[in-house]
Amino acid sequence: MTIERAELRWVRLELRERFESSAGGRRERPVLLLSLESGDTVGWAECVALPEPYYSYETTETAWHILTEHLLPSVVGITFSSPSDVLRPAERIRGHPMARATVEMAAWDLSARLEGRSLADAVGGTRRSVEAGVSVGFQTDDGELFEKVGSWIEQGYGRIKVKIGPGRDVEMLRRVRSRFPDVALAADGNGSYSLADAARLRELDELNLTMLEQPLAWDDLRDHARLQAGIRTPICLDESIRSVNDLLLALDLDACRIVNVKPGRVGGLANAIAIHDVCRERGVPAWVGGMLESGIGRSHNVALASLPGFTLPGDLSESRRYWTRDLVTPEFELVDGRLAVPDGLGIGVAPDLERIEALTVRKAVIPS
Ligand code: OSB
Ligand code: MG
Repeated sequence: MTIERAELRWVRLELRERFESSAGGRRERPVLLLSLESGDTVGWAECVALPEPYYSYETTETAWHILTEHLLPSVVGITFSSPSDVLRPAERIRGHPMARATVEMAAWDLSARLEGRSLADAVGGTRRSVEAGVSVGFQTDDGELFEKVGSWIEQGYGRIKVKIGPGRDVEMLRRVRSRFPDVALAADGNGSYSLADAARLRELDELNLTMLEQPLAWDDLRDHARLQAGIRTPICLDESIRSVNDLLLALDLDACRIVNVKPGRVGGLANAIAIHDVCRERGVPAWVGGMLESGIGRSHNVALASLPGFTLPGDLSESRRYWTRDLVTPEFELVDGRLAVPDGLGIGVAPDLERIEALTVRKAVIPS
């Protein structure tokens, strides 16, 4: 497969409602869309970097820069035998996993299409549908929170994850738990606590949470291990796991007992699959996280989530939980608490080119 041409677009999207967490708040959710062409075949992917460097150091702007100035010029014009080789010419570029993942994931879609199969099949997926969970941002009051959680449970989501942070945690979750005693409930701190909060976080043990996601800093495995030693609630790491090596270290330290896998955060699908494989071998529950993706990023996440080691519901919600209208057809829809894994060619959903064009505010073509 030869990548002959690349198009990168900055697409302005707006969420249906503001989404707020300890990693920042937003209504605007610009995404970068990449298409890679080989003959008449086009592979698509979405860059999940956010506008501000609060979840990770990457931003929409840094990803634009790295993609247009470094990554794309080094891979366009080159012939590859497999999508896991596509980043080889870019090996000397350090970091920037979300920018790298964009290229790698578009190459996966392209390669699956050229091979005449679905992306889910290409990554080794074994399920036809995946369990959906939902992630709930901070709400203005309990009434609003209860209403949303109640409606999502009714819609069939199999796990509700509530964003928490210092001052908006134990009491709030206690109220959610007493209102919804049986729901699979998780909490995500997005790195907003320190080990000094251990006593407070230990109070969560009484609430029977499925997991406590990334309570401590993104670069602090040692303190996560200390925290885990003192609480019963399983810690799930998100921001801290950027590679297989991070995972192996985290498991050796017992810094987490569950893993959130996001292909953007770990530099692409090949690394995400490798992390999945280690989790599966070691019996560590894993699930596919989300970054408020459009249908293009979601299609990659859903394909990934069809692997057998993803044993917990992902942050994979239907299109209308995020968007008034998605960028793909058909949109992702919840059926019996699950999203169908597209079985058409590649990502299996069609980018809505007209709508994408209308929302594009910046475009780069390589070679120009
Ligand atoms: O920490 O998992 C997170 C969204 C943006 C950045 C980080 C996170 C999130 C979410 C939303 O929790 C997950 C989704 O896409 O539904
Ligand atoms: Mg998280």
